[in-house]
Amino acid sequence: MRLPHLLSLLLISSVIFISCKNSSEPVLIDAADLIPKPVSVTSNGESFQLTDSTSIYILGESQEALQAGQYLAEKLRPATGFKLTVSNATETSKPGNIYLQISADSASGNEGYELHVTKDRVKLSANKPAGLFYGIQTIRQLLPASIESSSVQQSAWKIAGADISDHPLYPLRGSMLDVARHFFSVTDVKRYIDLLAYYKMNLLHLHLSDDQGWRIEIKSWPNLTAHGGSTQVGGGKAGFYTQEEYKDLVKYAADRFITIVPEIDMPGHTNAALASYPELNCNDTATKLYTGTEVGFSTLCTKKEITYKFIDDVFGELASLTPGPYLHIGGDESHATKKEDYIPFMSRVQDIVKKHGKIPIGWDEIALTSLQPGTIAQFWADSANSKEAVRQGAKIMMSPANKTYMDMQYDSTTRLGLHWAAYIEVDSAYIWNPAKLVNGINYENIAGIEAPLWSETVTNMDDIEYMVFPRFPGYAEIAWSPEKGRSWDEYKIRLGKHGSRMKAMGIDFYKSAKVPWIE
Ligand code: NGO
Repeated sequence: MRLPHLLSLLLISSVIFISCKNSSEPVLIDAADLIPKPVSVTSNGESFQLTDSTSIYILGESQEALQAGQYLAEKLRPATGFKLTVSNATETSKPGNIYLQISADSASGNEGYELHVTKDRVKLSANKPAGLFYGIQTIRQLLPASIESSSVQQSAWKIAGADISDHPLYPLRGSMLDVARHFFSVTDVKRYIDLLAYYKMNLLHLHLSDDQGWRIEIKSWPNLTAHGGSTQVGGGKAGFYTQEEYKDLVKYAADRFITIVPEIDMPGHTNAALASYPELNCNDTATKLYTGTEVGFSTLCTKKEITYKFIDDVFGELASLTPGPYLHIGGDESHATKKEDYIPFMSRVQDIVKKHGKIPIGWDEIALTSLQPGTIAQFWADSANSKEAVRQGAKIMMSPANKTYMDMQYDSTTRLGLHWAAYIEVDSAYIWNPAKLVNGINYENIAGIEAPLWSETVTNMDDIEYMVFPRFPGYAEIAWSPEKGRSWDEYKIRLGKHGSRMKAMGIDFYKSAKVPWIE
């Protein structure tokens, strides 16, 4: 072929390509592309179009369904610019609308939902309000990625027609945020909560105290925050949450069906408290504030009665601020506490938590002590400890460091993070099964899955997002979706398509070369 011919052919084909790309015909989001993947999806080939005359109707008299409807409208209004009024209705005959309903359906349990999308209507029903909330997250993901934009976008706003039936695999699904090594503002934590909610997570564990800082106001021990909350890793001014701010966070999370689990780590990881009150030290001398990143050097004085008064006061105040059932008692890396002191100490701490009507959760070392019925052990490093917890009848929260620690670097070039447990690339974070990881810890022994973000190297929201995404959608899928048929090769395609969605949400994520990103 002569060169001019070849050039004109190339020119014509690129024009065709560009015009296809610019075509106003929207690409429908395949319901099979959702993350986490639903239990069952049957496409029907139709599509529903959201327009300026679409309304959200609540079937039945449910205040909670009305709230869910308002939440959905708030999520869809900014990008569409549509009014999306929310009101009650008695039947679904009017086409072009979205219907939400709470209806007794034990098959979907406490968190499941049924979603039916046809060209005439979207109908979402659930047994419980949480199910409606998760169904709404699915609706968001079925719309074009630009639905997550905070300003009006031009799009046909079509939803692919499908019948979706969905419920989670594990009851507890969440993340831990370390606000002690570096402090994060209420605004940042609220954004974190919104991101958890988007992936159908229901638990936020806040690591509220450590050697470097105490982050929750305790009215009976005010110096904990006045002095102990004043700094962070690397020095400089940090901060703490007042009780009003904490309550506001608890409410913000609860409105999104997320339970906050507050952690006060002990007897180690306590330098901020030891620096604030001399009487908590065996030698009655306050330590200096600490801004480094070593672990395992501090301990509460387990032999003094004042220590237990302190713990009782702290957990008493925390229990009254926390409607959720759990208080986390830490218990990890207490290398400065003798084993013979650690065992009775952790046992007494469990009693204190129980006295305040809460369920204790502790890092896997707590299995060294005798576990109270109901206590949950959090597997992070030691499988022998975790097996011992199972032997005692405890359930396990699965947070294996070499799979779920989001402070681990992706590879040796990651600008933030640690790598003591592993480098965790996006594929490695996804390729594991909580119920098959440790011999003897089976599905029925597992309370849930939690991905922790420790913050020694993480200083702001941008850093948080970079370490959390894109690993987090994978943890959400492991926690929510059926294990059968799971494969990285299939998932990475979905994750690649999901990139534009994270971008529209303003998430600064790590563009792993393992994923075929579609911009
Ligand atoms: C460990 C340690 C934390 C560190 C983290 C860093 C646990 C349970 N205790 O995990 O204090 O911040 O590793 O990856």
